[in-house]
Amino acid sequence: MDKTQRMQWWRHGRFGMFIHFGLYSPAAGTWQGKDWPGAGEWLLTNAKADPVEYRNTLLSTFNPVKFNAVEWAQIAKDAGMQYVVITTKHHDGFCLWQSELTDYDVASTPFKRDIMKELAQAVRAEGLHMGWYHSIMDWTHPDYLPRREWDSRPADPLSFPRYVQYMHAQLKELLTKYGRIDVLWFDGEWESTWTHDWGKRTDDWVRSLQPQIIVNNRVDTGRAGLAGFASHDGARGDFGTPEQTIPNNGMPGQDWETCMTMNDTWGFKDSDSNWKSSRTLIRMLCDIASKGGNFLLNVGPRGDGSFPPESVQRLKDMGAWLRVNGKSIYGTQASPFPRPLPWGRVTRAGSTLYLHVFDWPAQGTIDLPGLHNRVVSASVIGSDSARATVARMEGGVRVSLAGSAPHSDVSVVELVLEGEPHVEPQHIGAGSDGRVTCSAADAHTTGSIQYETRFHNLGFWTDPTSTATWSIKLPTAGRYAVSVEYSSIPHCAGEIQVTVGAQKLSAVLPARGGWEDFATVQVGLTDIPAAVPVLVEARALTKPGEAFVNLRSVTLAPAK
Ligand code: FHN
Repeated sequence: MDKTQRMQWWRHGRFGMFIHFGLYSPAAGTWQGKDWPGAGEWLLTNAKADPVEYRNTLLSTFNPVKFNAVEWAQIAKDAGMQYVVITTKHHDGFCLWQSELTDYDVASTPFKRDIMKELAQAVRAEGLHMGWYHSIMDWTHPDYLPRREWDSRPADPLSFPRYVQYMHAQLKELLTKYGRIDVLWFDGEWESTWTHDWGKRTDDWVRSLQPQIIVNNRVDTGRAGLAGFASHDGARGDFGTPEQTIPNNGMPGQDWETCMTMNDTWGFKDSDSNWKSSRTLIRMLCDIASKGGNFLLNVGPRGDGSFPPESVQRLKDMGAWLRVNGKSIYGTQASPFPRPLPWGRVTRAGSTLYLHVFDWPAQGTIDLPGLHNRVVSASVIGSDSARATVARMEGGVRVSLAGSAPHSDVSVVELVLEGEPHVEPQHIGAGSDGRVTCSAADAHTTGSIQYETRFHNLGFWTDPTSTATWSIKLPTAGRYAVSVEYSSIPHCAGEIQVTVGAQKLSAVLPARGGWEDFATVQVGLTDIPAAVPVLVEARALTKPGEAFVNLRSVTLAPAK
């Protein structure tokens, strides 16, 4: 089945539930009486537990008597989620299904029931799609390498192929015993033993078992860290997997899905009460959809099999919002505007734009810079009283909003345009002092680069192919001095390359005292023509995976 057909439901669905559930759930972050820092599902490693002791201790007590697959599936459905992805096996190696390949599985616990079987049936009964998360990394299996450094068990250096054989056999169980599975969400692919070749063979294997299946890019070695996008040609996987982060501009032409926790941990932890608000989660959903991505939002069930009430409430709030505004999310495409707008986000469906207004404007107007189309109609979704009227303004469209916001977190205005959206790119001009400031917030970024609000800078320059670009246009030609404002950490210097039009400039940026310690360095002189757009591009010449710079701005000042 070709990718377009396979991905159709996924691209339309936009919103799914991630579930991290396993032996770590009843442990809730504690081991031998101590609450260990770090994510709940990483307990074995956080506590540097002996894998065999971990297994024997927790296996004998796992009994989630409140587990109710129908209830889990209904909560996902009511939240407006279109698919569910659950951990069949996380890094600790425990199998949440009845596996013929090991006794380190749910059949060996007091609970015994096949959680995967019950959940798959319930999810499909609600009309949702079912996905399996499966960890390549396995801290317990005797053939997995590398061992944890505190794991004293002997290791056969030739065992890894045997481990892959075991993993493939388990994937066959998971893809032949439980009916149609729509997503295989691999993880734990970052250790040295997992290679592009193993990734290709595993990708081919799972697709041979269920040809319609969608597989993420963590089956292979192409994920560029938490940024989640392919970092080498030929990398397998149907979609990129940014984790705990939302790409600055999405990734045009690539399918991608941000996975995110509601607090800070994937697996349940008693001590983690850092819950994101429902408003934050609804706005994240709008932000992600406006960039053409999917949102896989995590629930970490408690050890008894119930969802934390904090998760349930947030999902109820998201479902209530989606019941009114869902058409602005499901089946939409990315915003036609090159960058997020100050008042909110935009999604698109053909000739219709959905304006996700985060803060209903006090002055009653929001601007759509560069929009050339005539607006055929404007309305406020979910309100009989609020009104939206439009008027042309210099270089765009101004929307006037009257009446109160229909939703305190995000209100949606629907604009029907004449024809396909046509947005004129915006160019940065010179200020009254003649200087042109290309700021982090105005950058169009690719790859690993992320905008960081703390210091209003661009961070995560961990991939030398990632770029930040700006388009500038000046009324008069002239010579300009180009400088960068950046921060760095001690002993961490590096070279930055700034291209202005066709001219490449570069400079070594000396190490600084910390990410909050900003300085300005001149990188060279350049001549700018008048009245034509000129592209400014910044690139950090870093080694993949290393970061030596946070960039706050590129400035062009008239040369004296
Ligand atoms: O190590 C895992 C982590 O426990 C969690 O499962 C996340 C979810 O995407 N993935 C890995 C970290 O990247």
